[in-house]
Amino acid sequence: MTLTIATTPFADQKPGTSGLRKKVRVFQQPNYAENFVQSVFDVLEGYAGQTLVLGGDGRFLNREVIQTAIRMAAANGFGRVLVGLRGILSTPAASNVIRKYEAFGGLVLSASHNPGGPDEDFGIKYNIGNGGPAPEKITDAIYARTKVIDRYLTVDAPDVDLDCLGETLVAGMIVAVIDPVADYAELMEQLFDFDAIRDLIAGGFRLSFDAMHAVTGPYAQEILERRLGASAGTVVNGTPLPDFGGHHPDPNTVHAHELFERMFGADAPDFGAASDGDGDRNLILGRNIFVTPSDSLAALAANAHLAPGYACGLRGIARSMPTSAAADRVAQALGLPLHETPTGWKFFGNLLDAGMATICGEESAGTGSNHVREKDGLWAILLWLNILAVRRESVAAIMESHWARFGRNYYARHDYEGVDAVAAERLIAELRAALSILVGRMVQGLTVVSADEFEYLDPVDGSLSRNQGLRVQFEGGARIVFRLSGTGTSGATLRVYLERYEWPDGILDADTTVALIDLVAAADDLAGITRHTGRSAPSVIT
Ligand code: VG1
Ligand code: CO
Repeated sequence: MTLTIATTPFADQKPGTSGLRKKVRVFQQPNYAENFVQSVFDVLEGYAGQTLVLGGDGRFLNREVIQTAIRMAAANGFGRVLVGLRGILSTPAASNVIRKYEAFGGLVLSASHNPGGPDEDFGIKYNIGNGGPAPEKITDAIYARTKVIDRYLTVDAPDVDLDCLGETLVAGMIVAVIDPVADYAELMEQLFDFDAIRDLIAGGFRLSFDAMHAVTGPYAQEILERRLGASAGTVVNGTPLPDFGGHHPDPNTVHAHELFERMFGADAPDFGAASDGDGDRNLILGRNIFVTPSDSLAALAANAHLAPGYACGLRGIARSMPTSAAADRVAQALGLPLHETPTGWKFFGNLLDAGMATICGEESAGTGSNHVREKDGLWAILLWLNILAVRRESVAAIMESHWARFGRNYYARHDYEGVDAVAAERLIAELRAALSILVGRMVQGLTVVSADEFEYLDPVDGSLSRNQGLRVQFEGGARIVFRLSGTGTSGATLRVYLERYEWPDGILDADTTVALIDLVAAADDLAGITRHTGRSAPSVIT
């Protein structure tokens, strides 16, 4: 029954920050997806007869790759595949299914916040048995395997009907099509006080959630509208589309501008939120206020005990290095350990497994906890709602009292997208070489107190990750970080992260752009951004 198909390696199957991401056209080359999936299976051991979870964000090519992966899983000896109805599983829901049903691992098909459609992006990520993205040891081995692979295994079997719940057999392997929402919604009910949130909403609290035609539509309709009683129409753009309606499903100021306009307009609702393509990111807005993801992490950590799932407090907080130090102030005040990891959710997995952290976050709109091993957009939104339901204050009032207690980290990320890759590498190489002579220098009136390249020694497994971003720290707590994106699919993206700290007795209500103006100029002085890239301004500011 098993077919062995001869194949040749592709040169470009290196998983980035979040798995393998390429243009759809690249994935459509004969054997491309097959080679990657087989390379994943080839580096794993001990999965005979075990369960594999499969699902994606519904983007173009999702169904085809799911059918391919089902046949290959059968040929490679998996005992069972759990696949979401219509091929849908949000990234956090997939993580939950892996954990709940003790699967061996899972394949999550998504390019997250990148656009979808025949000319846009697709992606495949392997998650391990804890529900989280495979650690670097495994992704490195997968990449090495893609370079030498010469055959893959499949079976000759018809497509599975993904549109009906139930079980079928594919070459002796069970394929169960499962409800993608039910297990996830049940988990959320365990963590949060749904009665309190229902009361809040019944009392006239208004909210708006933009699913951006991506995977969270069905999840948000079930949880916000059906279970929590929010009015019909609370969820906008709720139908997942293969091309996300032609938009970038990226919940930021640029791509979620309609939500911003609603939240800053006349008669704005009390709370606004959005999520990304695969449902792991979150955008949080109150009436006339945008909460930066770094601030949101800090506020959630400071208030998490108000939700039943975190009533006993936190074991620790973890944030990625470029994320602002707002969470550090909370950790310090609460006497909790604070862990600083490289960019990418895979680095949080060990800390969560070891019970060293309960809440984790990234500046890129990713927040999550030990309930799964991925960041989780709706989870963050529900935790905010739970806090609002208990405190009965506005989002703005909660943030103002937060800053008055902990101080404020003004923060912005400047992205230079589609930059020439060689020029971007040269910028980083030059700055890297100059780091050692920066200490003590004055740049735009700011004194450099340290400059280094971030590397991370995992405290749990002892693995070392190098080259994780260049950081320049100034007197008074200001900081600039430079790194290249690992998720882009064309050219290079330079990310510049700017941060300035203001003490609790300082100026807490300044405009972020004004607060960071010196740092923007300092970043160009330090790295020669315009000189290297030819750009005088970033493509996106978040
Ligand atoms: C970006 C973000 C990073 C995030 C990653 C995946 O990576 O900066 O924080 O973990 O995307 O997010 P990069 O290398 O482009 O900066 V997503 O929502 O996959 O899942
Ligand atoms: Co995502």
